[in-house]
Parts: sequence; C-alpha cells; structure tokens
Amino acid sequence: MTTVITYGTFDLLHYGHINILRRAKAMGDYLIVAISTDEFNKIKNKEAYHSYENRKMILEAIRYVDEVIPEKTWGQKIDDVKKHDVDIFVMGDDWQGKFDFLKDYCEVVYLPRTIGISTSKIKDDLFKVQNG
Ligand code: C2G
Repeated sequence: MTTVITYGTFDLLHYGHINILRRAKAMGDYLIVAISTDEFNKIKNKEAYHSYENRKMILEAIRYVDEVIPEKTWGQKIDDVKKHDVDIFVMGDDWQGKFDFLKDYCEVVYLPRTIGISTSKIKDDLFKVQNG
C-alpha cells in the first residue's frame, strides 16, 4: 500500500484544494491530510473561518481523503512520515524546496498550484461585493 501525506489549513474549501487532494490520492492508495489546528494557524499567522473540528469534518467527507490528522507544529513532519509509514509527501509548489529535508524519509513531490483561486481571494472578493 502506497501512503501519501499532505498538509494545510484547507479553510473555505475550494477547487484548488480539491485539485491537489485528487492528484495526491492518485499517487497512491491511502491519503492522509494533516490539517493545521487553530493554535498552529496562529503560528502561521493565518486565521481560518472554520474551526479545526469543522475543517476536519469537511475534509473527511472528501472521497480522496482517507484520514485526517492534526498539524500542530512545523516540526512534526518527520515523525508523521515515520509513524504513518508514508511513501510520498505532497505539497503545492508554493512550498517548492521547503520540505526537501523529508527526502531522507520519503518521496517529496511539489505539484503546480491551481491558478486563480485561494482562500484569501475568496475573502477579498466577498469583501468587495459587500462594500462595492
Ligand atoms: N493549493 C493549491 N492551489 C491553490 C491553493 C492551495 O494547490 N490555488 C494547495 C497548497 O499549495 C497546499 C494545499 O493546497 O499544498 C493547502 O493550502 P493551504 O490550506 O493554504 O495550506 P498552507 O497554509 O499552505 O499550509 O506545513 C504546511 C502548511 O500547513 C501548509
């Protein structure tokens, strides 16, 4: 069994998230998604609209996702890879190179981001609609 893992906040779920989850799952048999806790988002200077529990529930409903675990720190990835016997680590290429240290433990793949969508774009566009 080929296990794939990816990490993120996955707030205000959109087709860019779905594109990477679909491609990540297609690389193996079992996809684990580590989603950032609300506390870790503070460290990432991100404020999610949906709580960790609700983002977890939403991701667990996606056909490509087999398991959701919490991402609490920047430093947990090597332990995660070992603990879950991960074969492939996948991230969008906005992270290109940032996680190459994992190459000692598993395959590292950066996939092209989906152009034209992001959680912050959704928030900005909605703000414009509300405020003319
Ligand atoms: N993504 C994408 N295309 C977009 C938007 C996001 O491919 N248009 C990808 C990102 O590259 C990332 C994943 O979707 O791989 C989740 O994106 P975010 O929720 O924004 O995650 P991020 O804040 O980058 O957190 O330890 C890693 C961090 O937790 C990653």
